[in-house]
Amino acid sequence: MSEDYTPMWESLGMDLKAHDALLGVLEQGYKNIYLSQKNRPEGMGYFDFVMSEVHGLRIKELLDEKKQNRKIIGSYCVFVPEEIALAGGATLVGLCSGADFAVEEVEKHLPRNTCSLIKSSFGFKLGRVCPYLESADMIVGENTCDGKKKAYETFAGMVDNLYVMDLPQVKSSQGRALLKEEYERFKTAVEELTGNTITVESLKEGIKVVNAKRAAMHRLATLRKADPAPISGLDALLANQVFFYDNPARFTESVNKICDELEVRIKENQGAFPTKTPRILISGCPMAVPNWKLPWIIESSGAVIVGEEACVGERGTRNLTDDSGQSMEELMEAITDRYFKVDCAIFTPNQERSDHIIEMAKAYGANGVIHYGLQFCQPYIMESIPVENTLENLGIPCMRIETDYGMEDVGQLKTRVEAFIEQISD
Ligand code: BJ8
Repeated sequence: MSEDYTPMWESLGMDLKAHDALLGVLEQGYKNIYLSQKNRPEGMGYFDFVMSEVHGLRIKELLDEKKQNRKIIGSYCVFVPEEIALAGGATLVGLCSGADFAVEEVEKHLPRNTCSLIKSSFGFKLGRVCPYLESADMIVGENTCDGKKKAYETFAGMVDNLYVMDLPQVKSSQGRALLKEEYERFKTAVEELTGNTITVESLKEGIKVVNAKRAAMHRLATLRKADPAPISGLDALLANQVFFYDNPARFTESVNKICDELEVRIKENQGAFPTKTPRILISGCPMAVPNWKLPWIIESSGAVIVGEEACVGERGTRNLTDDSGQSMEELMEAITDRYFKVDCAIFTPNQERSDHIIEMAKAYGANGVIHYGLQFCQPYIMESIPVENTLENLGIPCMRIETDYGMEDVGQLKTRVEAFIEQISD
């Protein structure tokens, strides 16, 4: 890190010792998994820098924004519209956590059979190790899966600024009406938090900024269709993860820069891995920083990941918002339309998700799909069986993996992944 941020972390009420331990693990993990990769695009240097400053410079920037009276909103789900936060003059940051922390303490509040993602968000709060969480003026929870929905009831007792957004579970006209109503309610909450009125102009601008960031990710995704793949799945995942933390305009510029570089690589037939390396599509639960376990296993076993059907990935960035509306009503309708297409497994039925996995597998030339389910995540694990059946019926090999954030199963997972890669290489 470029400077000593201890006083800043102290001012946020963080547990410095525990935080040091967490940063130590993060740094080491990053070095082993990321910096050891070969043939990385030069543009990844920006993301290496972002990661080295993830609890430093970026937090300082957020605190500087707060000094200028800008509010910070933390979110756990891609259903929380960043467009509305930006339009209200607030900054939205992702809070999803990808590492176990303070597990014993967490299990005093949550049943042991809760998914790692929810446990991790509690651990980061109870351990006081997440500067994003501690900087947030508003924390948005959402009624998605049962685990999150019930966990927020307890979480409300741990933070004093939790706002809970209701979400539909069915893609019906009533479901859409509920989503629209909730986005209107969120818009009012943002206005109350910031003291700013959201106007047609500010909302259009918010949409423009977020669309540009998503368009850059689409560009990156499209380039990954090439063989040899110009960028590793690990690096592309990192870009998808940083999407949730970084300053949006700077992020967009950095991703576009990498894309320029990848276009040259493709022309020169250069790749992160050799031509004909078996190609894998990952599908399932989101992978938040520093959850790199499965991608690392896959790419250190002789395959390359060419796409992520996940919220930290294409499910989250897939669609743009129509910004042609001229009134607040039209723009709010367009935002509702955009988010109503997100095919999270909390929806029933959810045929769109299987369709999208098939579409992605074909578009990215995947030789197989690995379905990633976090242990105890009912929605995705339940859906993984019909997904596997559908894919296998179409001749697309699929392997279902259930795991958590622990490292105990690495050996066993590696054996299974290697066997799968061998199967799809035939
Ligand atoms: S839109 S995927 S970000 S809810 S892994 S907590 S589902 S038990 S994260 Fe998600 Fe929004 Fe959906 Fe996306 Fe529950 Fe499963 Fe845990 Fe999960």
